[in-house]
Amino acid sequence: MKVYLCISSLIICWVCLYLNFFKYMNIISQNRQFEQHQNENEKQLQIKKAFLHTWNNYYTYAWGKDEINPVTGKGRDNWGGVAVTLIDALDTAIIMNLNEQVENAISFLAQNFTFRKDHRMNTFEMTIRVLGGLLSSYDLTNDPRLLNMTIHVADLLLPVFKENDVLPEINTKTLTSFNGYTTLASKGSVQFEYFRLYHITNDKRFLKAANTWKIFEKKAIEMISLNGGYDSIHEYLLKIYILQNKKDKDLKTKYNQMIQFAVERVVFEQKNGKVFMIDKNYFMEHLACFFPGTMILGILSQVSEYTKRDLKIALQLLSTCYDLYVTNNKTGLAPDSFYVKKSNIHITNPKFDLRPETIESIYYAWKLTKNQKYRDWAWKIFESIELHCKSQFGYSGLLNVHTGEKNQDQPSFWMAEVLKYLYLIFHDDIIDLDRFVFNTEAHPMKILKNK
Ligand code: DMJ
Repeated sequence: MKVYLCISSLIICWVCLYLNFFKYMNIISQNRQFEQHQNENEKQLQIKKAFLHTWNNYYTYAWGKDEINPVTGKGRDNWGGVAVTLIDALDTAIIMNLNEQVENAISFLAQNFTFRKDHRMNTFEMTIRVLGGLLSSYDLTNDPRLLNMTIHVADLLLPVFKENDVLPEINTKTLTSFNGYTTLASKGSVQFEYFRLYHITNDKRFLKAANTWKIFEKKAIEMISLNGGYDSIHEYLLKIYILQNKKDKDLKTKYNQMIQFAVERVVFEQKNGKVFMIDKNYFMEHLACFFPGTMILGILSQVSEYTKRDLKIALQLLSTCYDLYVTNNKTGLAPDSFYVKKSNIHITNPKFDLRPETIESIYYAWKLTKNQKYRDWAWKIFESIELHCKSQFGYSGLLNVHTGEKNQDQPSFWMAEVLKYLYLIFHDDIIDLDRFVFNTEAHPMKILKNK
């Protein structure tokens, strides 16, 4: 009798779990906050297949870990053990309509996961990847479990926001924040998520954190470089303006000032007509290739005051970024950094880290121009990645774009950014740029509505 009771209660539990799973899956598809898309074409399916190859291996071998080694299949907690790969990738899975994977991931996180880790977390990375990933997934689904987690992480990070500063690290268990050297981009690119969270919750503590943006606004206009360390602070001058539904008119002027400075100080035309984005040492990183996309978003959202000039420069810069992929190396993938001398580029770092910036800019160029060339460029880059980076347990970066030798890293922005932008390039209307704006880690968030 006892055994019988035990077996029947197990069956009942299992059925309940099963029904709950489907209940949530239905909720996810019914509450979808973005356009439904039908029949995917061959290219979209191939991009999705790359996503599933990555996701499924991570699920099987490293579920809940920060990253998976794409060559050995071993999981590692190199970001403090917050499942950064999973959270960063979640909204891409949502956009791809992978409802089963999405429900699995959300219930796993909601039931088993804690962000209160005894580890010094990087404020910037935790914000753009983890807080941004959860918040965007909430904005796309309206799933309350995601909002709970988002608020929890946002709360944990609050001690880094000081009256006149943003501190670069925090121990999310002891809630002690730490000072130390960090970049301008790191301090000035952590407010976007707090603005959005304030719109949702009306919690003044989040607004206070978001308002630390004011300390950095002036620096966001000045133009020293578009490379890492400076990049996203410039991007956010525009995106914070858009996110707030263009309430702060001053930001429009400031954005145009920033573009003007970029054109005068950083954009540099070679004798052969090629245009680069270099710092005072003629040095440029792949990271700078986000900038053509930002300029084009400035046009798309009617913030740019010199559309003709901005479009011309943006497309020239994008063409330089694309050329880095297709010229001078056998893999068709771009090196991470170089300097320019007498119209030639001299590579200083030949690695390819599966970075998203060029694909991101191609996404905006496609959106604005609908010129097939940009889809062709995106596809060519995707094919090169398939050919040279696909590994047994995911996708690896390259140690050298000339030799094609792989490294053992698969950064979380591979699923969060590269595959998302690629998918959206081939799927026109899923994310409406009048309703959403992407954070610097490619997480779309809802633009504040008019009252
Ligand atoms: C991403 O984490 C973000 O795009 C960030 O803004 C800068 N760089 C990496 C990808 O290269």
